[in-house]
Amino acid sequence: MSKEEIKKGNAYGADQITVLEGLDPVRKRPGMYIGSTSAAGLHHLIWEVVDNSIDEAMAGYATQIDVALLSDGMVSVTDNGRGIPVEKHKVTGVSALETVLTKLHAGGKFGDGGYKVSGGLHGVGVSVVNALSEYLRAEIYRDGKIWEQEYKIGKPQKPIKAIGVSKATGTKIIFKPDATIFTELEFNWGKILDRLRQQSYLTKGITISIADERKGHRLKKYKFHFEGGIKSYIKSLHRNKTVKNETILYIDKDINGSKVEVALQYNDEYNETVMTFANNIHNPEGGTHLIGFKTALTRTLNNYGRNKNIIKEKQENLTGEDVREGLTAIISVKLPDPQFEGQTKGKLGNAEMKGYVEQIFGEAFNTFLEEHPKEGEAIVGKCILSSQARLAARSARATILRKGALEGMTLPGKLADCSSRHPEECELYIVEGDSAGGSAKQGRNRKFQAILPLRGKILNVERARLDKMLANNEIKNLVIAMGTNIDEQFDLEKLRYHRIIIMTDADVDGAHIRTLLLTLFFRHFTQLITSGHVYIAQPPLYQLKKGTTIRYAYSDKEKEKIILELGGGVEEAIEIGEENEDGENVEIEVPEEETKTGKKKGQAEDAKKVSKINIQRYKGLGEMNPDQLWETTMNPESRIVKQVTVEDAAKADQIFDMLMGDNVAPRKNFIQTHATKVKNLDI
Ligand code: 0RA
Repeated sequence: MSKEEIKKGNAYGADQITVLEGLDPVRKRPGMYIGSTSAAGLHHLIWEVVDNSIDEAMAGYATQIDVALLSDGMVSVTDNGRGIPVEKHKVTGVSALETVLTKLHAGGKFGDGGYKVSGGLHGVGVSVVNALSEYLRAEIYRDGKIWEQEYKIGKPQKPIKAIGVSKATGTKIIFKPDATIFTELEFNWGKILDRLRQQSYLTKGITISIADERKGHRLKKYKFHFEGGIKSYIKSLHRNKTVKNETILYIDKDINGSKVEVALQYNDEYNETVMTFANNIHNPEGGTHLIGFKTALTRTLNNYGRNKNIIKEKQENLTGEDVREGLTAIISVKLPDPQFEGQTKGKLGNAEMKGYVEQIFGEAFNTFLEEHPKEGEAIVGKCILSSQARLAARSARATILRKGALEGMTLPGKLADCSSRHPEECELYIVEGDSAGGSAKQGRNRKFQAILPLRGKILNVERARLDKMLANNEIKNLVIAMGTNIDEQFDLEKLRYHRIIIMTDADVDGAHIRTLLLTLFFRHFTQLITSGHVYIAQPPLYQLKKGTTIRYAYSDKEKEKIILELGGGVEEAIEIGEENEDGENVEIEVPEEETKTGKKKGQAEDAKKVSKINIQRYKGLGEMNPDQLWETTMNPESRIVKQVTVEDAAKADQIFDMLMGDNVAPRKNFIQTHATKVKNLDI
């Protein structure tokens, strides 16, 4: 059947029937449509509804989306777009709204063409949300009226009707997930914030607000608006880093009906953070857009370095690895017909995207380097250093691996040893970074606690390659400090500390270093783990301060609990624009009245007075002073340490992947299987 026939709605074929299938299959096999019926599937409902509104924004009609978790387990999503059409649908004979809400695959891909995020590509249609909701209400502002229709488990309760007049336009969907379908009904505020923040970055200029109005939760209101789009995203990723090029490269260009957007900046560290998106969907496995980007990046920097004689004639070309150290980049493409491939459908397959990104980004980057010669030199200079470090590590490895290389070595100078010589009472803290190492040295009990600071960045140079890790000075120090030697020469009897405690920052870099260490222990010091000698320190995530009271929270849940105990009120945060500082240090206003025990009668003005809970999110161990570090993380009386099992260590790589934030695999899997073949179903 041709698109025209579908548009006219005058042809009835097999395709049409599949296109307008009812919702029974969704309730029979929900997992097929939303990945799972656990927490991930539950949240999928919100993503689905919000994605539809984002489509409307991307099409240029909506500017604002408001999401609220309501007190009765409902969620509401409102946009100020055109409103879902309410007139009668030619094929189904009921309103377009009812068609969208009751027929599979009928949502999204109607209206004008172009690259729409959802419509069977990203999402599964709002009808799936309807099918899996014990209650859903649609409120449409359109044609000067307010229209309303209610549903239960996908079934309309009455025909659509006008319930008032309004000049506004837009769509409001309120739904309550069906408790008989979902095994988990509690929405995770942090997860929703993260997702909507990311969507805001990817949709330049949109305003998304989110409110938590649930019972038993503190009222929270967040607002996201990033004029700079992914450029603002880079800025926020780099807010605690030293950057190499002050000006962020940013390009946003259309090409043959597709769109390529790239933002890039280097920091002075060694990690590579390159995130790719197609139609706002994260592609953890990269794909053609990533290949095009990498090709252009390496070639452009080599050309520029040669032309400007920064890379000397006799020097080798920079490799891909060299040019990606310290790189943070976001590549976001929009295209009409995305194909996703790979094990988890996390990889973009459209071949044309390689050329598009290579061309557009390559040109833009070249112009950028020419126009910002100081930045250009700084970037190429850094890449040359990376290249030299790579060559040096290669020769160091040859030396270290020679038999006996670790023997007869004196204890490393960086080790602050403990005074006790009884291994069973001794602890070795492996600490990320010299500054946290300094705090740990001052805060520790020097009788039984030894501190070995590790320079994380040096570890990162080596990445996860074990052969290289062993050539690494920091690792060598660690092995010598532990005293056990390695592999065939390993001797547990010689272990100098019975507790080896890994203490890293609670961020991605920290997780990376922890992973590298766990991998090292797992491969070369397995016995250390099986005999229970390896631990992970758990520093608190937050400090909460009210007046002179200081409390620490080790999880978000605990944070919420403490705030309630301290009499916390509304949490409000606005993250706006490029100058967005830090959405995480939030001051909460607490009406003084609530917290005072004394009598407050007749003190009306005083009721307005507020005292504040200052919430500090610890981004790194270095933010704690020695006393705090001792009290929260090192004092055996009050600290939390997690003993590492072999399973933990074996899973280290996966844990790292998880921390990089992607558990949407099942969803993507679904999308590939169920993407509708019909691209232009018109209603
Ligand atoms: C198709 C056509 C038109 C609006 C929409 C879809 C629409 C869908 C959603 C879902 C959530 N919010 C939405 N907003 C709009 C309108 C076509 C026209 O007015 O000409």
